[in-house]
Amino acid sequence: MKLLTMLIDGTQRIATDDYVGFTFFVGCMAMMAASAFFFLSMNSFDKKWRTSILVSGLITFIAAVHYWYMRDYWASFAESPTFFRYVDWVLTVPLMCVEFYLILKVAGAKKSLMWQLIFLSVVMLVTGYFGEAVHTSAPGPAIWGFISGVAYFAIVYIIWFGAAKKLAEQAGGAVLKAHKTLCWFVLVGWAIYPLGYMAGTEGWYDGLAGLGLNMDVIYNIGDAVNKIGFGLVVYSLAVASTTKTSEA
Ligand SMILES: *C/C=C(C)/C=C/C=C(C)/C=C/C1=C(C)CCCC1(C)C
Repeated sequence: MKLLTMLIDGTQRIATDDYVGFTFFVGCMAMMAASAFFFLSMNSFDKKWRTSILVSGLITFIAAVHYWYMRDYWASFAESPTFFRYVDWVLTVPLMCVEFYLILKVAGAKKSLMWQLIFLSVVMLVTGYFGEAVHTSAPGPAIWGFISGVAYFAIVYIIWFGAAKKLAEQAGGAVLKAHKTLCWFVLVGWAIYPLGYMAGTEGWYDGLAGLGLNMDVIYNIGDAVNKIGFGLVVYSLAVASTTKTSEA
């Protein structure tokens, strides 16, 4: 059988070679499952960690809803759902910045640090949107992508070497360890996105297109790794700081 019929929505099919449709579908399920996991585990932790776990669940839940629409959009038009993609990111990436703030609060992190990270993440995403959806012919995407990249590296700098790093060191222990892992997610995991962007937009990097990479597949892999991975790091931190009392 060449076509796998999906009963969701009654009528849609996903062809066996439709990797994009497949990753939207699996991404949707993974985000839903992760949300249930984070929400249901929330109350087994010390009060001070509950907000962090709640935010982990909100990130995957918001993504699950957007994946539902993106999966549908792809199935209907076989086009990249750029609008839903960026609305999803502009809601979830700032929440990931909130996660940094929440875990560093024990060391006295200030709200201004959180707003700084949120501001940079919004600049990164809005400029990326301009390159992907507004100024779509070369050199538009490369120029907007560059500005987006500057904002991205500013975030990397703050968490790896700036104010956030100092707070993590003051906190020490499990918080420092979690902070370090999240820093790697931002440096390596988030770097997946500019690759997807280059695969899907026009520019000097068009030679990459020969590799047959698909922008949406790359973004979908990036989202699964980063949104669920980020949440699990925070989850592990909460476990590490709570087990003392609940271990049997
Ligand atoms: C859950 C969604 C996440 C973590 C999305 C992250 C997105 C990025 C880090 C996007 C970065 C981009 C650049 C650094 C340059 C090119 C344009 C973007 C927006 C793809």
